[in-house]
Amino acid sequence: MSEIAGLIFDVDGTLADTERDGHRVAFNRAFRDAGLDWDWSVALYGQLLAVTGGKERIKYYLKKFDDSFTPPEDLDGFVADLHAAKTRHYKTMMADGVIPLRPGVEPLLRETHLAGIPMAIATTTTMDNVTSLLENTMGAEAIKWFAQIGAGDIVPAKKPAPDIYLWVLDKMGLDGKQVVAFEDSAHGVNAAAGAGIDRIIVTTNEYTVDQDFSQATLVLESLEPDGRPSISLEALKRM
Ligand code: XBP
Ligand code: MG
Repeated sequence: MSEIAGLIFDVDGTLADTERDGHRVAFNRAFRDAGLDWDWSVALYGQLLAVTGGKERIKYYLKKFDDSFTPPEDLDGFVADLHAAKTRHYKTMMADGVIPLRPGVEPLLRETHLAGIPMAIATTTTMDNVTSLLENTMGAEAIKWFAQIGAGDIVPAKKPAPDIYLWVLDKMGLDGKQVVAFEDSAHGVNAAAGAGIDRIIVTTNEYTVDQDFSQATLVLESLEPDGRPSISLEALKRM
């Protein structure tokens, strides 16, 4: 096993439980603003998570769940506008402190930063959303703790494609065998594994708990169940 030379974190579902009470609610607010009567319930949103990326998810919804809607000729423009409105709502919610980091996340990030081990982010969501989550939970400085942030449309193919992990690894100058990835979903695990990462830690959430994590090294309910860390940085280094 190579020595750990970096940690790569997914954001949605991993750093924070952003899907049900963050992204979903922001989507619904954007729909309402646009005069659409779409309402993504908690259960429907679970099905929509089959597709990563907000713009891609809206198109998937139209294709699979709402064939009564006649989309405008410029579908991409329509979806991009809706998605931009959704991002504005999401950022407002983050500024209001609606979503905290998951238990154990901040202590691990802080300890890794202090230990001088490079950290990076590999996410499907936008850079705007990553920044607002980190700033509003850990303060403006925290974004600088990450050597690289791979986010949103920076790669054309989103998770479960490995592209975002390959992009981040390339920028870090590291090989998949030198890092540990943190994920919450099967799509994320498949993306990391596809990029050659063989040490993958999953923290599940209500949407992902029953997914197939056979490619993961460790599957945890949380980094800090019962208020105590389930894995230390020292243990990570020995993984
Ligand atoms: C997260 C996502 C994102 C968010 C919405 O996947 O799928 O699409 O739901 O973000 P992962 P945007 O955690 O695997 O990166 O609307 O900003 O695209
Ligand atoms: Mg995720």
